[in-house]
Formats: sequence, structure tokens, C-alpha cells
Amino acid sequence: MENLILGNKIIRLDRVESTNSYLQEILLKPNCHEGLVVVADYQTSGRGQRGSLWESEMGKNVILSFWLKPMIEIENQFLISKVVALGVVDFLKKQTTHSVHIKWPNDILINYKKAAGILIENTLDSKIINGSVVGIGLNVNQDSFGRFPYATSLSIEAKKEFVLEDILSELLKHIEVRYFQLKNGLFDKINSDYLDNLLGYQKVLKYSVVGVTTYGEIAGVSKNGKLQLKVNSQLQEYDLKEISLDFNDLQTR
Ligand code: BT5
Repeated sequence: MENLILGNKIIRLDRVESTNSYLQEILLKPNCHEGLVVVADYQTSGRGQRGSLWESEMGKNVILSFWLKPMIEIENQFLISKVVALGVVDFLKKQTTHSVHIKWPNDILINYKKAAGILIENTLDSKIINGSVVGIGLNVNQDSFGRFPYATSLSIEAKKEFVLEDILSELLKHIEVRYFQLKNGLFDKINSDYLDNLLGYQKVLKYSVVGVTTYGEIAGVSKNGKLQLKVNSQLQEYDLKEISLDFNDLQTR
């Protein structure tokens, strides 16, 4: 079945600085509709959060950005992250028998290693999010990650090659299903499905919290997306720059 909005128009590029940046530029032009997708074989400056880089071998992986108009209140903005992450998880669970998790806030892990990253950049009209550029890097056929020991790809885990075009269209379908849940106001379902797939939810894992080794279990995520960690029965909230999961410890569990 055709998607209703996502991917009805796809712009394909061989090489671009960043698909998110490219999409943001062309959105200034008329005739850009919700669901417009930009895919690239290679990014020269793929972006992660807070100035980090997304590195992806040419022609091996899915690198895409698409445009949504969620029209939800700013206080609900983390729901956009949740539906995109859940769409990727739903899709990956159909491709591999290994475990698939969301690592807060929205990294996607297969077999406890990072297989996809998500970068969402919103625009606001007063208190309403009227535009979201959603970027996803999904490792598909890349078979080594050099300086990222905790990275993986679908092909590493499933031990076979994938057809990128098929991955792209299936991925978009799964994300659209979740996006419509957001549009239809199914916030409780989205919130509980997010927690069900969240690595470390109600399980003790090792973190570094402002540089200090800390064992804690995730109790939830606040409405504005902060991680709620229970440490020695005390609940604390953290944002992205304050806490990081110990991947090394994770591999030994
Ligand atoms: C992310 O940031 O994970 C968001 C990545 C979003 C990339 C997409 S690609 C299409 C679109 N256009 C863009 O310019 N960006 C988006 P963050 O959570 O900050 O993670 C970045 C970190 O992941 C890096 O600092 C590396 O440690 C690691 N990393 C880089 N490339 C990776 C890869 N291919 N696989 C796994 N980890 C990687």
C-alpha cells in the first residue's frame, strides 16, 4: 500500500553536506509538501546532536530526512522523537531476530549496539510546532565502523545484504503508521510503547552522570524529554549532556 504522505515525493542526491540542512534550505521554496523526503548516498558533514558527526560509508546505508507538520504544542515536542524512534524500531524488529531497543533519547540499538541515529529540528509558530525536519541515519550494509566500536548495521546482525530501496520504503511505511498515531492523539499508546522499547527501563544499568559512575534504573521520561533515573531509591532528572550510558558495561551483561 502507498503511504499517504511520507515519501510521496523523494529527492535523491548522490552527495550532500547534510540531508537535514538541504531539506531546511529547500523548504523555503513554494510547493514543498508535508512528507517530502530527501535521501543521499553520501553526506560530507552528516550531523548528530550538539555538533557531533554522523559518518556513513558511501552507498551502503540509508541516509534520509523528511518534513512533517505535526501541529502539536511545544510542550509535547518529545512525542515526535518517540514516534520516529518507534517507527524505526517496529521496522527493525521485522528485519532481525536480535533485540532492538531505543536508547534514550532516540538512538536505536540492535543487539545492544547503535544501528541508527535520529536528528529532529523543529520550527515553531508561537507555541505550535508547525514543522519538523526529521533526519535518520540507518546503518544497513556497512560491515565495519572503525572508530565506533559500539556501532552495528542490519547486515552485520542479520548476516546478509539488504536492498536499500526496499529498506527505505518499508522504513517510511512504519514511521508513517506511528506518525498517524501522533496526529490522532494516541499519546498514551505512544508513551507506553516508547517505555516498553526503552533500554534500561526498570532495569539497573551503568551510567556516567556528570563524570561519576552511577548505577540506576530508568523510571520514565519527563514530558519535555528528560531522563528520569532512580538511583538508590532517589529520582533524578537528566538531560542529554549530563548522562551517558556505559556501552562497555552493556556488552558484558
Ligand atoms: C545522532 O546523533 O545519532 C543523530 C544522527 C542523525 C544522522 C542523520 S543522517 C541524515 C540526517 N542528516 C544529518 O545531517 N543528520 C541526520 P548523536 O546521538 O549525537 O550521535 C552521534 C554519535 O554517534 C557520533 O558522535 C558517533 O559517536 C556515533 N556515530 C557516528 N556515525 C555513526 C554510525 N554510522 N553508526 C553508529 N554510530 C555513529
